[in-house]
Amino acid sequence: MDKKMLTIDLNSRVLLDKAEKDGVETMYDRKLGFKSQCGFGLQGNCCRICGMGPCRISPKTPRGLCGADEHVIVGRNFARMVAGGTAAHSDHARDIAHTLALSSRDGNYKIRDEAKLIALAKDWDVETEDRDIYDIAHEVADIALMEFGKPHGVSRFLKYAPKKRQEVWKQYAIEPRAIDREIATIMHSTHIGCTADIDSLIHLSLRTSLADGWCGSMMGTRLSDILFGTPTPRRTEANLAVLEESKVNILLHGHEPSLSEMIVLAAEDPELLELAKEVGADGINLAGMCCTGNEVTMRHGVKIAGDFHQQELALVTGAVEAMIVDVQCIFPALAKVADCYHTKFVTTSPKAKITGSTYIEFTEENAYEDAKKIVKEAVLNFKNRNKEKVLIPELKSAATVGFSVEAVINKLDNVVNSQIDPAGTVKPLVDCLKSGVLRGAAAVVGCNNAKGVSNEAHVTIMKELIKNDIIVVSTGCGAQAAAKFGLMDEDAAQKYAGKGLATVCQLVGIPPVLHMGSCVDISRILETVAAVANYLDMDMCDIPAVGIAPEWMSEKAVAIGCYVVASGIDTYLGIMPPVTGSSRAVEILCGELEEKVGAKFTVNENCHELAATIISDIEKKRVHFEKLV
Ligand code: NFS
Repeated sequence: MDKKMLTIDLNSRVLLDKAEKDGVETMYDRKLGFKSQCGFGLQGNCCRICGMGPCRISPKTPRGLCGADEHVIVGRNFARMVAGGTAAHSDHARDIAHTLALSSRDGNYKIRDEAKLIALAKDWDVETEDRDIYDIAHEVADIALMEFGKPHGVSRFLKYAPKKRQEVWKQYAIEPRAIDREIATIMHSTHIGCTADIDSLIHLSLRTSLADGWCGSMMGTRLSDILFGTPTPRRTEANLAVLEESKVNILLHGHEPSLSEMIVLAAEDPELLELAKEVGADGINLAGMCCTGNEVTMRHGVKIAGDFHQQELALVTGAVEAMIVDVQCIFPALAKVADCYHTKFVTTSPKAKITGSTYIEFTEENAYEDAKKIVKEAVLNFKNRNKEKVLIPELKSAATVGFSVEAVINKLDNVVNSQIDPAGTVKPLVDCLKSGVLRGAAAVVGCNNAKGVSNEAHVTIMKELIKNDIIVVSTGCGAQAAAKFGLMDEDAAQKYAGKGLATVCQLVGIPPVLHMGSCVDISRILETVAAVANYLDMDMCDIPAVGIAPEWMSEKAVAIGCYVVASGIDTYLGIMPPVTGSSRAVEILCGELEEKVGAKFTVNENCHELAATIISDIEKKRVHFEKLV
């Protein structure tokens, strides 16, 4: 098989040829190297939880040494994936909360959205009258940090959900308590000799996932907005052609904005710009990958270099002076690829040290100085670039990014008749959904998965949905796919959208696919659906809105899928999770959950069929919705 057929991104194909010429191995080579993947692992019925194992379940050996059957083994593995994902998102939020605790008027981290801080403080009964904004920030940070380990009560963020949804959580007993407690409970319950009941394991998974969606991730987004500003629409460009031959190219890859925000500042430091000149460069060019890329493009318009599957290929351009990473979704392979070029692969977090990288620790306490040191390394590396090894591919697309909930509402105000309706609500969106001009809304989110063809499912599904007047919002690497393929440009509405959606886009001044941020920012999507449901006095499961992860791959995505379903939003996956070993797990996840939480999973690895199912399900949901409104 030609490995270039494993991606639909033409820049990636050019660079795969170059990698071959340069003798560089990439994920695509490794994929072809794997003749087949382990069937037990694929189905989720290999148990490695205790030292008697691994126990692999098959019709001939239907139980592990302890007697655990396929349902128990699949359920435990699944629950641990949810715990891993929740831990990653929430630990990210914890770091942002610590950063908020360090914020000060003269320090590195300042308050950029005071109104959002005051609103949160009031929600949390923090005194705001006649107080210094930083005193308020520090008290809010302390309360946020307590959400991780508080001994009593449930997540403070649940109250942002519609009342009816809160009732469902209470009734089904999945209101999450402290974040760390939910994660620890799953790790304990899935230890050898604890929970041996698939219904209970999925129940625990849902509760833990809600500690991610309606606590950790929501906290990460809110506090990041407070510290770094709530995103507003801005223009940018996407794909590897954003690298510039004449400049020092620095790639920001990873997740947490506390590092990338400082790098953005440091890259404007006159001293470093002067140094760039001295080494013969025309300046410093920053570009982002994965969710750090999403964070900095949403707030600063920093160009998007690419997505999860392009991280190695970005280095293959030979034009990257430094790849700076913090945590999550970083291929260990980058160390080897960087070795084939002059690129410095800089790791910065004690949580994600990688053999073969250059480790320059980043600390929030010394943030700006650390960031400068890292950028300086990159600038000094420019002179080591081998011009003969440089190939920057040609394609890039323009995009508008930065659609926070506030930005969406602000845009909707463009069509509000101020004589009749108040500004600042979701009413115009509700009206479009009610009248059927928009048939529904879809969040197309998540990663790239080497089980499929990179970007194919994302782009196919998004195009099908917007053609059928379903507005799409996107986060994570899905958003980067949309941006790369021109779906986040305003003119995409006329090119690809159905008549209803195209008219709305033109009136409001938005593209048909809205960039809502990084994966923790899926909390923005939850808040948007909650706002629509609240406006209509409905539950979230009554709204014709769906979640889709066509190319998901990470544990974080499993946690997200669970909390989206638990929020009452039907969720569609383009890759089968490792649960097919248990018929009961599939029955619950893809069926019975609907009775309990009003939503379920649907999986289809054929993206055309998946798109068709989604469109028909949204139409079915409309019948229910239209009866209610
Ligand atoms: Ni989400 Fe971000 Fe991309 Fe997937 Fe990784 S970057 S948090 S996990 S691969 S979308």
